[in-house]
Amino acid sequence: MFASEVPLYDRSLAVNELVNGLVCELMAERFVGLRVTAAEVTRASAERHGAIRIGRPDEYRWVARFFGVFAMEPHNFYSMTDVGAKSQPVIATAFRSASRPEHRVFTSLLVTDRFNSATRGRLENALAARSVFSAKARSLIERCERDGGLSSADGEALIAEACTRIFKWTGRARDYQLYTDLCAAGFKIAADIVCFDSHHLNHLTPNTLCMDLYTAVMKRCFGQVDVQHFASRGCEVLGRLAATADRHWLRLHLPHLPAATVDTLAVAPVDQQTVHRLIQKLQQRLNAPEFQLASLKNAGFKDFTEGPPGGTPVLLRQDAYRAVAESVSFTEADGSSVQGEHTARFGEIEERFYATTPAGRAMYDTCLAEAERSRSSGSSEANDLAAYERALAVPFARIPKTLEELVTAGLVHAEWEPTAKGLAARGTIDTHDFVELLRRGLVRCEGIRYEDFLPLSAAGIFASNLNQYGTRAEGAAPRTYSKPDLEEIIGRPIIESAAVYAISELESRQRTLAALGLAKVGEIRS
Ligand code: OOG
Ligand code: NI
Repeated sequence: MFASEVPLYDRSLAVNELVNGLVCELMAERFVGLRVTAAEVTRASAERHGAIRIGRPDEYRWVARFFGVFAMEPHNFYSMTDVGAKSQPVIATAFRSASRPEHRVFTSLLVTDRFNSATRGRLENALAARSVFSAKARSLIERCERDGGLSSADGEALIAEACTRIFKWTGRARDYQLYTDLCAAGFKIAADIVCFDSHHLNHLTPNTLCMDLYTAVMKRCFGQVDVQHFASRGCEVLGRLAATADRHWLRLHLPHLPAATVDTLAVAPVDQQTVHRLIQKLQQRLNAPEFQLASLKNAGFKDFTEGPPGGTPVLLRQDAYRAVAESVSFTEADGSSVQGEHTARFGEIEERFYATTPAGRAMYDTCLAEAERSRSSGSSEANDLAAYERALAVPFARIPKTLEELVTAGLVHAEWEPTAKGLAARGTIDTHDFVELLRRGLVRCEGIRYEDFLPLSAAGIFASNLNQYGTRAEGAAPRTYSKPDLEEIIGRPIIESAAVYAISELESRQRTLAALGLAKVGEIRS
C-alpha cells in the first residue's frame, strides 16, 4: 500500500536491498564459509517500523485494539510535549510484538490541551466529524478479542480494511482555513492529523545493514554527489566495515544465522582491492533506470545521520530522504473544493544496535548533548561530512566500540551462556563475576538488540519532516502526561522495555550460573 502511495519509498526499498546484498557479499569475503542467500537478504531487508498520528483518544484505543489482533503490544511511553525546543503536542507508544519485534508502529496521539481554547475547539470539532474505523473493522476486532483469533478470511478482511481505509492516504482533506491557520501557527503536526480523514502512514522505515553505505548510495541516486565522490566514500565506509565487523556484528545484523554456524566461520582480512571491486559492482547496478531517483519528484537526502557515529554500536542510527510536497484536495463546509499541498511523508532508514543499560543510556545522552552543543557552537561545518564525522567522534570517543568492552563497562545488555570450557570447569570455578568469567573464556555473550525508539531522535524526526522545529504550548495550563494517562486511553498496560531487556539478561545470567554449577536456577537475586 505504502509503496504504491509513495513511489520514492518503493525505490528506496530496492536501494536498501541492493546495499544489504552487497554488505552480505562483503561479509562472505570476511567470514570464510559464510553464505547468505538472496532470500535471507530479502528477509533482513523486510524488517521495518512505521509511524502514524492519531487525533482522538477513542480512535487511539481502536488502533491499539487493531494492533492487538496482530499480537502487537504497546512498548514504552514517549512524550514529545517536554523535549525542549523540539517539543510537539503529541504523546506516543510503539506497538510491536514482545517476542518478534522486527515490525513496529510508532503511534502518536495529539493532545489538544496544548492549544488555546479557540484553536482547541476547532481541532476537536474537526476530529469529531470523522469515523476512521468502519463498523465492519470494529466488529472484526471485537470478534478476534471474543474468540481469541480470526479465521483467515476474517484476517484478510481486516487487513483489507487497514489498507483500503484506515491507514490509507487519500489525498483528500477538509477545512483549508484550519489547515493553513495551524501551519502558520507552527502546528503543522496538528494539521497533518485533524484535516485528513484517515490515519495515513507518515513513513515506513526499512532496516539497513550499513547506514553509511545506504546514505552514500541515496545521495548518489539523487545526484547530490557525483560518481567519483561516491566511489571514494563507498570504499571508505565499506573498508571500515570490512576491518571492524566481527562475529557479534554478524549476530546483531543477521540474527537468523545460528550462533553455532557463526562460530565455525574463520575471519579473513579483506583487502582494499576487494572493497574496490564490490563498489564498482555496485556502481554498475546503480546505473539501472530504477535507481535514477533524481528523475522522480524529490527533495533530496538529509545531510547527516542522527544517533551515534558509525562504529559506536549502541541504540540506533536514523537518516532520511526529505518529505516531498503532495497535492491535496480540501473539501470545504459548503461542498466546494480547494487545491493545496502537504509536505510530511518522508523516507526514513535505520540501523539498530545494542540496548543500553541505564548507565549506558546516561552516557549516550551525555555524549549526544555534548555533540549538540559543539554543533550549535558551529565547530562542524554544514555540508562537510568529514568535518561532521570528526566532530561527532570526539564526544562519543568514550563509548567503547566492541561488545566485549561495552559489556565489561556495564553499558549494554547481553544474553549470556556457558562455553564448553566453562562447562568442563564446572565445580572448580571460584567466581560469580561475569566479566571475570568472560575473561577466562568460561562464558560468552551476545548483545541484545535495541527494539525501541529514542524520544529526542523521534522529536527531531517530527521536526525535520514537518519542516517545523518545535512548538510552544499555548493552552492556559497544559498538563504533563505520563504513562498511566496513555494506558487509560489504550485500556491495557504499556510494557516497559528497559525492564524486559534487564530481565532477559538477568535470566540468562541465572541459567549460566546454574549450568556452571555456581547456583541453582531461582536462587540468585539481583
Ligand atoms: C513519529 C516519529 C518517531 C522514529 O523513528 O523515531 C519515529 C512520527 O513522525 O510520526 O518514527
Ligand atoms: Ni521513524
